[in-house]
This record gives sequence, C-alpha cells and structure tokens, in this order.
Amino acid sequence: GPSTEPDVLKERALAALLTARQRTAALTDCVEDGELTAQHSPLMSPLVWDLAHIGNQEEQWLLRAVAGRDAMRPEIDSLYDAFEHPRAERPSLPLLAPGEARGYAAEVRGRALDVLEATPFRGTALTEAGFAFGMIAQHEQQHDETMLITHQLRSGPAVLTAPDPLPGPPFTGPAEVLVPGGPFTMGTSTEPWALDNERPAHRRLVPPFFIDTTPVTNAAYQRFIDDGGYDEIRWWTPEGWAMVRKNALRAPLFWRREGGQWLRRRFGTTEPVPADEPVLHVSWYEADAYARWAGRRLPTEEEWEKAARHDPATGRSLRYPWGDEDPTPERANLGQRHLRPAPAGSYPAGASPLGVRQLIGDVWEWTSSGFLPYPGFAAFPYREYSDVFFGGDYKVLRGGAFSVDAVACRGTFRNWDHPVRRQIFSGFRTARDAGPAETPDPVVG
Ligand code: AVJ
Ligand code: FE
Repeated sequence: GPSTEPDVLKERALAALLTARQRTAALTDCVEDGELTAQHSPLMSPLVWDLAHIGNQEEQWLLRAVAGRDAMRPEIDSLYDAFEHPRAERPSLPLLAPGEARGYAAEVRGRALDVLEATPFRGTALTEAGFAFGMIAQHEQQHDETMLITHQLRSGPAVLTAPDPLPGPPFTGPAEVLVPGGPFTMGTSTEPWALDNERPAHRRLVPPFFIDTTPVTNAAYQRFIDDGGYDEIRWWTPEGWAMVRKNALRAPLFWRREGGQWLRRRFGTTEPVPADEPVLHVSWYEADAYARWAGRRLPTEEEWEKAARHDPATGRSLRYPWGDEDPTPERANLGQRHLRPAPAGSYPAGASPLGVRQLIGDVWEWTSSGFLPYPGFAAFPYREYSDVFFGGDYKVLRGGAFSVDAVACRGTFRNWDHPVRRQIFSGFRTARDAGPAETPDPVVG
C-alpha cells in the first residue's frame, strides 16, 4: 500500500509543493501581464485570479489552520472566495495586480515551507500524514489544470510547448474486456492524501459488465458525426438535444471543418484531427449520445473504479490499474508532460489486471453517475470542497488526463462537472451489460 512513513511523506509533500509551483510559474510567466488580467472566456477566471487564489488557499490552510498564524491580508479573502464571486464577474474585482499576486503567493510559500519543516506529520486530523500539505499541493495542481484550460481557450499564437508522446506499437488487443460480477472495495480509508469524497472504503456489489479496452477515438467519434449523430434526436437525452439545437453543435469543441477534413485548434496551433487519439472536449451529453448510437452506454462510476482497481487474482483493490506503485511516464500520460493524449492503446505498462488501458491519464472519462457521497462520508476539512456539490447537476469524471499531475490522480480520485461542459479535457469509454451466461459460475463443492 501507500507509504505512511512521516519522513517519506514529508519529502513527498515538499516535492509536490515545489512541482506545483514550477507549473504555476510556467503557466503564468509565459504571457504578458495584460493576458493575465484579461478574461479569455466567461467560463474562466483571469489567470491572475487563479494565481492569487492558490496563494490565498495556502495561506488559509497551511499558515492559519495548521500553524495558527493571523491573516496576512484579511481584506483579500473575499476576492478569492470562489463562492462569493462567479468566474464571469472576477475580472471586474479589485484583484491583486500580477506582480502583487506573484509576490503574495511567494511570501505565503516561504512561510509555508517553514511550517512544513516544523510540523510533525502525526497528531491532528489536518496534519496526520501531512494531509493539509498534500491537499494544498493538489489544490494548486487543480488550478494549474484550470489555467491550462484557459490557455486552450485563449486565442493567439502558441505560448506553451511540450514534446508529443512517443509513438508505441499499434494496439492490437480486444476492443472490450469482461469485468466479472461480484463485490469489490470502492473508495479508500488508507490513502493518506485522498480527499474527503474518496472516503471511506466500502464494499460494492457490481454485476458483470464489458468495458472498452481504450478510450473512444476521434476516428470512432467521427463515424458518429458522419452517420448524422448530431441530427438525430433519438440518440440524445432531452437536455442533450436542447443543447445541440441551441448551440448548433456539429462536433467536439475546438473542431472545425475545412476543405473536406476536420481540423482542431490545440493550444494556439491548428492541426488535422488525429484519428487514433482519444476524443477530447466532449460534453457528457455527447458522450452519452455516442454510446447510445454505438448500442452501448457509459460505465457507471463504480464500474469504472472496479475496472481500474479490482485485481481478480487477489480480490483486492489496487491504488492504480497497474498496481500500488506511483505513476511513472511509462505507465500514464499525466502532469502536462505532453499537451495532448497519446494514441488509444498506448501505455501497456499502465494496463489493469484485465488488460484495460489508459484508465489513468490521457483524457478525463465521463461516467454515467451523478456526484454523490459514499456511505459514511464526512466533509473534511471544508464543506465547499465536495459536500455542497453532491446531488447537483454534476456528472462524475474519472482517471485524470494529460493535464493532471500525479499528486491529484489516483484510482479513487473523483472529479465532477456539469454535463454541458466541454472546455475541460474530457473524453470517455463505453460499456455494456454482460448476461449471467457470460460470467463463469463459481466453482462449488
Ligand atoms: C474538483 C476540479 C471540480 O476546480 O472546481 C479547486 C477543484 N476545488 N478549488 C474545481 C477545486 C476548489 C474543483 N474540481
Ligand atoms: Fe480553488
């Protein structure tokens, strides 16, 4: 299982905080100040808001809650409270200017590193196993992903670069695998930095099902488009159909048809849509409609987690599809090392015991499930992380994407968003029920 040694965890917390800050700097130092304060989309905050919000959350949790310090600048708390000001309204607030925001975040960080050194990773719920430090590293990485979405939405020439994933051998495995029916352990009570909504571990009985071995590709999604998928009401839920009609949707976000081929805009460049890559920037409604067109359905959240964690040989739930070891570049496309998903079927070293690939990394995967608490859920350390979202108009996404750092990605990690959203790095895979005949009977006697 995960290491719970305080010394190891403290080293990890330090590394995770430094990695996050390097990424924050890379995402905010590559554009002029005017681009940091501009609103690139009403769906997003100005980048300078994310920057100071990262510092403000770190101040609130590591300096005030853990170390008992007084507020450095109490007057700015409300500016960076995500619930007080919707994103569209944030550019008109008296935000810290780029230089001030950088200086504030850096000053908080300097103090937080002293607190990290002085804090035993045992004792209170907040400091046990360094939870608050892990939470804050994850929080910064989540906003780094948010800022990467803003970069994808902004117009103008490319400012971010990264090498493409290395081409691997073409995938020749089966299109789907059978996940046998039976109980498995969902969620975690032992992962030290798992967030409140991933807890506690509990048993779930999951009927047998088939799940796609890889995420759905652009080529497959294009067949849905070419077959008139966006013109036929029968594939869509009423809400999905309303969205298609109102916005005249024809294809995933950032796609455009030109000279008889589909092109897509990606971080300031335009390229032909790559046939073998997982489809990206689709809403839940589009994923759901595609699955119905294909005679299939989206997996439930518990099916997804069983496919990703259940080891049929031992009956145990793994931390990741490949086992309990942390992600590496050989196992998963995470951490913005690339600015795109790898072709479907990549990362054989990241496959699950049943051979399902790319469950972790590449693209977030929509599930059919709404965002709900697990039995025994307790909000921690603040209700606004998860609790206030349960039961709302949200669908769960699983597995992380190329845009997610490993610290904020696990077999148990839960993300959620509105079913209309498509600026996020979202794709999907499909599933179908398996009849009892398709699951071998347990050996009796
Ligand atoms: C879990 C990604 C939905 O970005 O709204 C960041 C994460 N929560 N700050 C979000 C989060 C508070 C959250 N998501
Ligand atoms: Fe936040």
